[in-house]
Amino acid sequence: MKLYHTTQGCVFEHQDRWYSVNKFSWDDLVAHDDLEGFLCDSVTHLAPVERSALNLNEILLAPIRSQEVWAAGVTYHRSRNARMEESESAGGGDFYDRVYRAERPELFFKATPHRVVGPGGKVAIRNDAKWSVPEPELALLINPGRRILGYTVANDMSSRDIEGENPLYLPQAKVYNRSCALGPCVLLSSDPLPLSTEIHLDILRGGKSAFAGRIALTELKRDPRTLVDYLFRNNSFPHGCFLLTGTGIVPPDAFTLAAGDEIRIAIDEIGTLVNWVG
Ligand code: DO4
Ligand code: MG
Repeated sequence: MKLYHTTQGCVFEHQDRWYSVNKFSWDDLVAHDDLEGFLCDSVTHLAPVERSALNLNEILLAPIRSQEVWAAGVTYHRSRNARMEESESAGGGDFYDRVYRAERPELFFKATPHRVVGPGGKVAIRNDAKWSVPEPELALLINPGRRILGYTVANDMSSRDIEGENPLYLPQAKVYNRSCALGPCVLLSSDPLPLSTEIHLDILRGGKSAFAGRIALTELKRDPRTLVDYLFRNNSFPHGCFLLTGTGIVPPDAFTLAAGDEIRIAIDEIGTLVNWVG
């Protein structure tokens, strides 16, 4: 089952049929303990909507309203290596190796809803950054009771030169206007995604491929459930939250994003999140 946040309210797709649930806000739905079960049951008294009547490309919003966005870092070997290299001259390299091996994960605050863009929106590169990349990540949607309700696609935009200069600059490298993209929908499921699930990144410049990469969840070192447990330690989320699970795809060092680039991030079963840099 896939849940969409649109300008016309919340819409879900179940067994090839589409339903509108606009009497509930996005926040009402995220508060549910068993959202998938609730929506499944509601199908008996909802009339399906014609797919052709929903112009999804025009009406899709980011699947967020009042949720905070957090992120895990250095959860893939590729991210550990890239970060050790970029911060070597600043003496920061060892920290990334230590956090990759440690029991406690790296978790950081990523975005408030107003910094998040949805499908088709423009993500930003900082004016004071010289080396910017998208980070394609699987994101978890978690309810206030710390249950994983489902999964979406995320882009954790990052300024690698700022983070590499000093790891203490991480919040500036990561948190700025339009630094995060989410969408196109939330795949509602209380089951973990299969480890064979792949994340794909394609960056197009002038319509041509500028970089492409992929990674499977088998390479994710941390169990999503454990990441959630750490995030909720002495922390509450009255409207639930998103947790990005880290990147395993890092473009070569010579690559930096430019205005006009198209970023396509696809995760099997969920869909493709498309954004432009601007
Ligand atoms: O340690 C810095 C951030 C790491 C990160 O965002 C990632 O690994 O995805
Ligand atoms: Mg990241």
